[in-house]
Amino acid sequence: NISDLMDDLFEAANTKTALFYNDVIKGLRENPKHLDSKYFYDAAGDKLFREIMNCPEYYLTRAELEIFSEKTVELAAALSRDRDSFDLIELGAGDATKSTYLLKELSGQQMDFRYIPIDISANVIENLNESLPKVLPRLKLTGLNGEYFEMLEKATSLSNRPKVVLFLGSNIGNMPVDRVTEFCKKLRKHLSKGDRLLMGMDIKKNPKTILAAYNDKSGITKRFNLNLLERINRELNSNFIISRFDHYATYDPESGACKSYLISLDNQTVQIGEEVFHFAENEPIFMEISQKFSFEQIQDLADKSGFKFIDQLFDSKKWFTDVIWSAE
Ligand code: AVI
Repeated sequence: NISDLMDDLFEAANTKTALFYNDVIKGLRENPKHLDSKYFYDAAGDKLFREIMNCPEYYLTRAELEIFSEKTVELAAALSRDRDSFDLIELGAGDATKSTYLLKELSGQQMDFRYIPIDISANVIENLNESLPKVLPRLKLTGLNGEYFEMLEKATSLSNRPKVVLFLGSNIGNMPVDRVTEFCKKLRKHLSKGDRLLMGMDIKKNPKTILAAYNDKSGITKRFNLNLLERINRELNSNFIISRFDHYATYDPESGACKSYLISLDNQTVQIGEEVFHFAENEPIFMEISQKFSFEQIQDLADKSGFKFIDQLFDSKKWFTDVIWSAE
């Protein structure tokens, strides 16, 4: 009944808020202070990220879109080689703009496949359930809303067909470096030998090009980072004064780590719930890593996590790559 349903909804929302609160408190108690970039994406953050993707300096989305729109036939061939049916699972599908090129190509070739987009946002899955049948009325579609690995387990149990997993957008770059291998190993464990992974990765390039992408002139990336403080104010009963923090991005061309920080502009105290935090003048809060990869790093990652290289595609500038691996 309705009241049980409401209780469940409130409980789910409360648990979510409690997890968010715990992560924020834990991160700000540490030295150096940090926040988790997965919390960037509330409704306001989603909107700002869409604006980032349209920034002239933010080349990543355009580069990968170029691969999907111009090299669709090659992509489809590499994924479907030696098989006549499979399930196509996408981690963090978003609005599936890029993957729709692939879906159209595979459908046009009469390939027998099911598309299984996974996303943490229920909204995203609802939108896909509505929009995709309009462009591809015969597409077999099962949208799954939830955490990557929980949903991946569900997705892989749907059929015995071979799997192809898409993980686009250099989302892998937002994981702490020491967890990237662990993540790929875990992914491998959820797959069977011969299953394929198509992963978008941002490549090391001119450091100025990279830094500009995370420090756009119009200040959208700055607002994107500051939005997390606003979100904490909105959801966790806190009193950050947003104008007292500034965005600072760095890129280390040796390691390929692009990092962003919020810098406290003066000595200040912030209350979050019952907790009080002190920020010294010029103290950084580490917000996000966006790792850039060398070809050696990519190959090393495949080797360490149990995948074999099959193919890789590039945009015309060779700034971004989609690698295709096969589970060993
Ligand atoms: C989602 N992710 C791949 C973006 C990136 O490039 O690391 C997030 C982002 N952060 C600042 N600008 C974009």
